[in-house]
Amino acid sequence: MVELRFAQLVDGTHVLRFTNEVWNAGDGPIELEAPSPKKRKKRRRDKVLYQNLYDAPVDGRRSARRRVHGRIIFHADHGHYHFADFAKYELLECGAAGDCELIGESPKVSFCLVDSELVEGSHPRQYTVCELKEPQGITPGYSDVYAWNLPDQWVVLQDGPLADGEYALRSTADPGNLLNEGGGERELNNAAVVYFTVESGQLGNARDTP
Ligand SMILES: [Ca+2]
Ligand SMILES: [Ca+2]
Ligand SMILES: [Zn+2]
Repeated sequence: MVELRFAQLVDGTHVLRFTNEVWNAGDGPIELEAPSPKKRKKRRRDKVLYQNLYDAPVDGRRSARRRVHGRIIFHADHGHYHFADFAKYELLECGAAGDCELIGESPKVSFCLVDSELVEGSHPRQYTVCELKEPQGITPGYSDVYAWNLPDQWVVLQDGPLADGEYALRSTADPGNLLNEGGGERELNNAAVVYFTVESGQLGNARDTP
């Protein structure tokens, strides 16, 4: 999570923009599929969503399919389909003692799951499209990157520009634990924090420690 910058939306709202990256550091792909509804007319437009589990990182056999109580939505500004509720961003103000207090947060953030960047290993890229026809996902070793300049990649600064001080930005993937990551510790290691300073209204160096 990097590339912090202040910006103002066209309606004048002050926001903090940043790039967010979600890395699959596990053993299996995370995959979501929204099979096309049958031909008959559906009254509801909500898509039934499944998570597919495989027995290998690449080209494995599907070992399970579970219903996900989340949604696939069309993101008009991005022009493709997103898994809703994939991330959450929180802005905290930190005191001298290193104690931080929540001062702002994003609504739940939707994402298209794709293999954006290879972080580790050498698996082939499996997920590249954000359409309904094919599953979305992240292959082990890949990260899904949402750049700072995309719509909704921000936290709104409710009270306008941030006062000088110490702050922290926390990003959490799968905040509602809708996705099965293998249980235990794997479900709990989804948050990353970046600390930064504001001095004379300017953003200081972003860093991993307070
Ligand atoms: Ca989870
Ligand atoms: Ca995890
Ligand atoms: Zn998108």
